[in-house]
Amino acid sequence: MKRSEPSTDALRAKLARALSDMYETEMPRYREMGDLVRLVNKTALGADTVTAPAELDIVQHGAIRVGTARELDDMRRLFAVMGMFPVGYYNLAPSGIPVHSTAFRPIDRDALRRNPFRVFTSLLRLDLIHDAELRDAAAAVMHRRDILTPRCRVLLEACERDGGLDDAQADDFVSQALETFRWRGAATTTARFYERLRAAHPLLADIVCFKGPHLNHLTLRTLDIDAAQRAMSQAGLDPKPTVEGPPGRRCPILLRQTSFRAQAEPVAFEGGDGATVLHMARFGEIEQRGAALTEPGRALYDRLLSQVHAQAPAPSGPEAAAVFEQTLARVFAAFPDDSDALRREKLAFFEFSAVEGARADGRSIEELLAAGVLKAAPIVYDDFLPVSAAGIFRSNLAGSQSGLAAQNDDRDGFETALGTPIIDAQALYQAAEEASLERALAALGLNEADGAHSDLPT
Ligand code: OOG
Ligand code: NI
Repeated sequence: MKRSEPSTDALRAKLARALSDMYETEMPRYREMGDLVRLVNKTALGADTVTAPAELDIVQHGAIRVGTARELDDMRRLFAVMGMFPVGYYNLAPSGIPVHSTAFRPIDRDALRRNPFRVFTSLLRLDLIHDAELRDAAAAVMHRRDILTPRCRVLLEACERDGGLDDAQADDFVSQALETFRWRGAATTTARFYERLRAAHPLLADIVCFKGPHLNHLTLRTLDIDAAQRAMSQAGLDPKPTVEGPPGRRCPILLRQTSFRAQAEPVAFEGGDGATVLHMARFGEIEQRGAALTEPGRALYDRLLSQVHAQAPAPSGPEAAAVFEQTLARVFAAFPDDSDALRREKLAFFEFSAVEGARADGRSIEELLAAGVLKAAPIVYDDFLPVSAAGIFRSNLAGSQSGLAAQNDDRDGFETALGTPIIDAQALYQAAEEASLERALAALGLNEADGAHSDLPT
């Protein structure tokens, strides 16, 4: 142990704050969105609340896109310093986006509670691009760059060797990491090459033509995403037409998110040409999270969502948005919206706790819940949704897009690039539920030998 060693949680909080400050400076619109969301949250909390809880102001997630296996491995090492590990595999190819992704995030419940900051990280799939010559040229450009500063590499090695960073190293590390995620209005290629990539797929240009994986958005938490969406519209912030994810419900599930559309930003090119090119990739996002769903719950969600998409086209303007939202609400009426039903039908994960001092006295779990001595609260979903992610990607990419060479996933290829297996999100929720129930039952004086597990809710 070093003399003064910040925890991985403290380091993560430090980077999240630094990124948020940097992004606010880089993008005044993001700051403006933050001001709106804080107002909406204040209203949602009730008029008599003077200040929103500090945790509402914590940036929830960010997103980056990398181009090569080596770059993904670099990101794995960098995020590990802050207690963030790759959870979940998302294949975006079926939605016409040539990437696959994971989210680097804390995995234990306490760490999530202290600071949930996650980074949605996408790896380019050059194999999905038709033009072989363009593929090789793109690979060659990325091969020449290093997305970490030399000092960052030294600190990563020190951290891996010594099992942590001391206070001074931690400050240094955060400022070096900022260099990786900073926006630079200068491309490392000619405008002509940029245009060729953009014509093949706009994401390709964003991933290949810059020095590194600039942050493409940060996401704030809102307590009322529908109100926030309206407020963004009224303020002229140009939000995407609909909120991604499930409709608003009494018992929120999974994740609802929306974003203001990417800003058109000038870029300088090698050789000084392309003065008129405007790059569109960076935006701001808000989210509202609900319960994590079990496998059957998720299957029901996916089934209902595809019904919605079959019945209502993806909206491009306000009229179609209204039709889409009505369809969403109508179809999702089939998803139980009652906490007890979600638990009894094993659709969502719950965290159990016992009322202090209470005893089981031979009662079953259902009886204990009914008597209120055992409590069940939904476990919040900490991950992402591929269809929603595709919707966010799509609304923030300018330009025409041709079809991809394939839609298949390539989890093995992703894990090989990553250098470690991806952690299964469902297993984390399941384990959290089981551990909480075991603790609660033990506190009530029950253990497995008493047969209390015969009516286990999962
Ligand atoms: C990532 C878009 C997906 C989310 O919250 O689902 C995403 C990107 O645009 O790189 O951030
Ligand atoms: Ni996002």
